[in-house]
Amino acid sequence: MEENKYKRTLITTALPYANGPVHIGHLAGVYVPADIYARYLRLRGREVVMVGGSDEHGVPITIRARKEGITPQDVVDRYHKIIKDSFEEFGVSFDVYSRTTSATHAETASEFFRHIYDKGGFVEKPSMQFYDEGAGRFVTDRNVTGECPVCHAQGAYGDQCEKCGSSLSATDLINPRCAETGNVPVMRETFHWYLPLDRWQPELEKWILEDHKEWRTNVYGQCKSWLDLGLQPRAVTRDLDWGIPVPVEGADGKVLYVWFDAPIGYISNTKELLPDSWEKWWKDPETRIINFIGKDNIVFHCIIFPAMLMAYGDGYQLPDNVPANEFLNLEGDKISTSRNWAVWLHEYLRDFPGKQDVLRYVLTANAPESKDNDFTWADFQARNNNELVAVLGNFVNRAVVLTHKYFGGTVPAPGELQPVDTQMLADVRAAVAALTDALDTFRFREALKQAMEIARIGNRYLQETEPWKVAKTDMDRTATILYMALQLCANLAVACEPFMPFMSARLVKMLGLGKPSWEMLGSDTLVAAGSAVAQPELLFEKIEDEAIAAQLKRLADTKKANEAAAWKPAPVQPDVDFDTFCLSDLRAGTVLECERVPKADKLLRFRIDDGTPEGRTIVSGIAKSYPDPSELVGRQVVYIANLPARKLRGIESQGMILSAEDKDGSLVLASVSRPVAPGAQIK
Ligand code: B3M
Ligand code: ZN
Repeated sequence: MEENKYKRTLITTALPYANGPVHIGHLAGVYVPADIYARYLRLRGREVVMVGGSDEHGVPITIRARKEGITPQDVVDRYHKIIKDSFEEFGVSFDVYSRTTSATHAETASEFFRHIYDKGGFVEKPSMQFYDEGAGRFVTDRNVTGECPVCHAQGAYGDQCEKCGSSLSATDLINPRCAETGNVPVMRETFHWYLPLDRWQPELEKWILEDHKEWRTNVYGQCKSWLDLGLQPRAVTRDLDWGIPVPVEGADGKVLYVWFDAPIGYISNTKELLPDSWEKWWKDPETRIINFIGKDNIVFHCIIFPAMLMAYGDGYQLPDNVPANEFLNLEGDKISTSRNWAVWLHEYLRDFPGKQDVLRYVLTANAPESKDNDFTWADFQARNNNELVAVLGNFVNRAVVLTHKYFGGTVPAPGELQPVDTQMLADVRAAVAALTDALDTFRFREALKQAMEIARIGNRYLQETEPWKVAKTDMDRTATILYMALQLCANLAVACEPFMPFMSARLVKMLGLGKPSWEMLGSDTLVAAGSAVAQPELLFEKIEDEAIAAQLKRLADTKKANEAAAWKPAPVQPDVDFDTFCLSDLRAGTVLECERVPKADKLLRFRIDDGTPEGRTIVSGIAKSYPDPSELVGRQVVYIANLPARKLRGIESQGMILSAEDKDGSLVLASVSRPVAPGAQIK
């Protein structure tokens, strides 16, 4: 907020785990807002550095490696590249994007721990933990699997059951096993170093609750409730073989907890970028640090990492703001990597090549800034077609096309301005002021709305001034109108740069505008009279229904596959005694005829050879599973022969044909394993 008292801004973005690609939730929650802010400050000529990188430690990475039979390093190498490429393709303008397996990071994190250790900033405490005697090592909760004590699913993790979502302790599991070796774990004493957050409680309380009342309410509120509960010491080491070794004698087999090393990654990455001047970005009080994160990372950035920085001392600065976002859902359901319920960035680009700005636009217009929000493909299409195409693209296109039509593509010289022109300029300046204020206070949805307002002002202006009519009688006035419209296009190119950098670059080129800067906004002398405007090209194109239908189908298929994967057999019915069961007369018969029942989309009418001259008719509700009933003729089916006849759609049904209900709800006819005489009894 009071950014003017600062000389420079360091923007950090949460380090995504390198155990999967990135999806729209990542982009919406962290990287697009951070990028908007970084681009905005650069346009203002501020000194800015934006750092990012992959988080390459942590247990989930080791689990993925084990599942695929590769090393954790292989896993992170693969995903680091995919993630880095996606960010680049979406124009996320990192000054550095590195990784926590880099040598610089290992050295920095290790030194960070050792420095606090030497100052007596940790406490060492014993604890009990599962141990794999066969493998000779401790196993983390995540690496123990067994039966969930809540829903009794097999294969629940020691920290959480993925079937029912219960959070667990490994000791809660029924029949626990070490995931890697299958051994039965035993309890053994270990010890860890803890960061005593309680020691920093008074400082944290003052820093957050008193000095940062301007933070978003969700961030401030979460911090307050943690502080109100009273902070506890947190373990910052783990018994694990994937991570940064604890740099203390006698700590063999221990590594830094991933949440201890990851935020230090912000420092290591700055060091990698600026080996000689990184310190001023971290230790100079004139540097303003902003952490962009998702809401699940608030406590780590607002309480634990600041406590680490305080414990280290040596002038490290705390963040000035932590604009955390809530979550983005997808078509009403939580985005989930394991359930493949996501729009992956690399897949989006395959399906919508060149449309990076459309996604950036939709994710910002819908950003989950103050509450969880929903991404839907219908909204994506509507915003593209009704806003980007119909408002922004349409305005620019009209201004450029008319300039070519009446002035051969040369910016005409303006005459005297009329009230409608000065009013338009005043409106643009008001939108720019609101836009700037929204950006300064991290309200990016509102900011985008104000940038789009400039295009709306442009459309209204052309509607009111009607240059296509004026051109019939007054070319001087037409010149002024189109000159002003082109200035408005130039304003749009600058105002939209943080949000839609690809579109902005094309527009800058089309108008022959110089390097954009925020100071240009509100000016009516950005494109010079006499300069050339390039041939009009469409900035956005309509997205057709088929493209949206294809995305919805992919999601529907995912949902089906997930349901099938979660399928369990129905519970067994209460006992029935043998004599009662024997009362049902089950038989095999041959299908003579089979056809759909008119106006009943579920029903098929069967004629069955049941060994009697008259045969029998049975109506069965399996039409959806057998779209071509004629294929059933000649097949043998199993039916109940002694049910009382009943009428279905006017047809008398004499019995019931048996079928099994499969995982996906489809019905599959029961049959006999080789042909039998029609009417043969099943016993
Ligand atoms: N990798 C968690 C996450 O992706 C974690 C962030 C680290 S930021 C220092 O949600
Ligand atoms: Zn469970």
